[in-house]
Amino acid sequence: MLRSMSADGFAAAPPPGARPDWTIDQDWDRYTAAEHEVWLTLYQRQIQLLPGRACAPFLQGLEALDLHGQGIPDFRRVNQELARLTGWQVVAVPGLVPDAVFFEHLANRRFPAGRFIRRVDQLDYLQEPDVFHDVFGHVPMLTDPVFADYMQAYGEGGLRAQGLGRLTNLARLYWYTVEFGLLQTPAGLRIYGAGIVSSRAESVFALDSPSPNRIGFDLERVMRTPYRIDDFQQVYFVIPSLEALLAASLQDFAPLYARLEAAPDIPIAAIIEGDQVLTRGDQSQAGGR
Ligand code: HBI
Ligand code: FE
Repeated sequence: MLRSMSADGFAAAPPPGARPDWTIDQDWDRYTAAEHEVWLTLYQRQIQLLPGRACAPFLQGLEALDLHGQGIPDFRRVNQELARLTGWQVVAVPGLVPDAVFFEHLANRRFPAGRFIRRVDQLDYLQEPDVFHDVFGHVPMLTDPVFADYMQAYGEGGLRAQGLGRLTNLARLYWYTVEFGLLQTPAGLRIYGAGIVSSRAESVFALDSPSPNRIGFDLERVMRTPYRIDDFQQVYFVIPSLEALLAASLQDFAPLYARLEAAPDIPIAAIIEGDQVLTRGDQSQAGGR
């Protein structure tokens, strides 16, 4: 899972060895066999699980980028295909970066990915985004032109939101779409959120468990809904299409932000008047992971 970051949680200067934009070299040749083995283990687990669970753009992206199990991907190789498909690049960073840096990268079609990979005793749970969460979880969706546009629009919106003091609301949008979003398809619900698709347990829980609420995506509703960072989600928001998500992000947020001034947050597990309820969860999973 991803800790939600606030800009004040960071020193302004990048760590030693990082460039002013917080990027570092991936140094792919320095990964050890043990580190590649961790990637392979995680990859093999997910690839058994995801057909029928991950959305088609994700599975097609995984295929197009040839991320299959050779070990930790070399960003130089991934970027050749990714640039050709949607103009996106993966750039290596030491870990979480300040919001402003993060948004600046997204606004320029650069996805910051952690260079490190989790230890074998952290396979199921990780506080910071490692290369598996970022490259396996996030990057395949960046091969989809509509989602690629959404992610860039999100970055541009983040830079504006910071100026307007609306960062919390925008981080919720990221959390409930990019990290934990579900997509409605004629074959049923499918996963597009990176936090789900890179997690073995949550790839099952998000679709099958009776515990969480599953509610139709609504931009204002999402922006009013806080989130927990270290449990399964208690609510998932479901988009009808990637095009609908992009369209929502391209509207003028000013009137929305004005309404949010007067609108209280909605308790995480609540269902409110106007919600398009797909699943009324029993919240039996509280505190699990
Ligand atoms: N930094 N490397 C990295 N990866 C993220 O996903 C990330 C970040 N910094 C900030 C951040 N995410 C959050 O603030 C987003 O929810 C906006
Ligand atoms: Fe993430």
